Amino acid sequence: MADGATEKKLILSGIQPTGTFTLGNYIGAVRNWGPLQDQYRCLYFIADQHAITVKIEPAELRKKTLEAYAQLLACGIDLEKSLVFVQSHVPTHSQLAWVLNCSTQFGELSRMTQFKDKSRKHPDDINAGLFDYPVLMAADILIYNADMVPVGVDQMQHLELARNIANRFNGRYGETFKVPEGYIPPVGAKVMSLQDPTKKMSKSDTNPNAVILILDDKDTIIRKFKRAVTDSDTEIAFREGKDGINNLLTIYSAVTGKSIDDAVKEFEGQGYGTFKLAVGEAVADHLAPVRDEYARLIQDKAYLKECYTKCAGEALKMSYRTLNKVYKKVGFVPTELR
Ligand code: ATP
Ligand code: LTN
Repeated sequence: MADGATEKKLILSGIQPTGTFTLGNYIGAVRNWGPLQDQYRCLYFIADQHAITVKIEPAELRKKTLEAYAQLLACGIDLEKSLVFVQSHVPTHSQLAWVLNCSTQFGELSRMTQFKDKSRKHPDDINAGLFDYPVLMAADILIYNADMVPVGVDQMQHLELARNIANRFNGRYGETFKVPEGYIPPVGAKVMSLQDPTKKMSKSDTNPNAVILILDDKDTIIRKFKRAVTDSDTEIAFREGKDGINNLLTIYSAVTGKSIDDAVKEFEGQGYGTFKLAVGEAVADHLAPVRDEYARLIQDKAYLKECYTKCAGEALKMSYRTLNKVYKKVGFVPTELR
């Protein structure tokens, strides 16, 4: 880590290894993480403990965790500047989560929309971990006293809860945690499904045509965009009621850096078919270097292991400072074991 890094503000974010990252994960979250590295001290991790709140085969979780790790690096995260680790390698997160559970109300967890959505999706497995998920997320953030948390819009409710827990704990035990801020990207904070543009694009969507994966090849990307659901109108404009076109314009703007207004002008008078093809090509070209870098990294398991081991060691050291402070504040008898 660079000299003077200790004075830099701290950024932290996580992503679940529930599948190959989608264009939504990429535009709404991960691609913004790289550029933050020069200005901030950054910690990024694979949230494997969050991933087991829904059923996942052990072998699949192991594979996807490694793949997610390589994808983060392929998306421009530089280990010279940031720590990238696996959540379960740093046990202090879940140790803090237990303490924070006791400063969290049942009522506030019941109001979390992600809990309600996932309970509806998996009615046969509404487990306590799914309910408690936001408290572990609060612990992930508060254990490092993160200043800022870059996430997509869908995670803002969880972040707000983390802020409430921090304030409540500070009020009860005295100043302990920094109260974190969110960081939402200006464009693409919520990329929608290509098949139902009223729903967010999600890794765990069962319809492959709804989702662009960052490792999809060019032909696949173009085919999926060609099939994207739009409307029965013919005008390429950004306005209410045109969810499909709005989403395509947002994506186009996010990958080309052009404003939505400029994009609308560029396609004025053209048909939806031409527009969809142009969006597909722009996305495929934008993602090509990520795909190439991933293909290189995933071959080198020994390198990946060396990276996640070293980073987890550093993260553990940092996190113990907060955990020890918290244990002392709540009245646990000190031990030499930590
Ligand atoms: P799952 O389908 O397993 O719930 P997910 O695709 O929603 O996964 P997460 O791992 O929960 O992805 O999210 C990782 C990051 O990507 C978070 O910061 C989240 O806000 C962001 N994100 C997820 N989906 C989108 C989306 N469609 N648009 C913008 N950002 C998104
Ligand atoms: N809940 C997040 C992943 C996540 C996270 C975090 C993000 C787990 N812990 C801490 C930011 C900070 C998600 O599903 N996207």
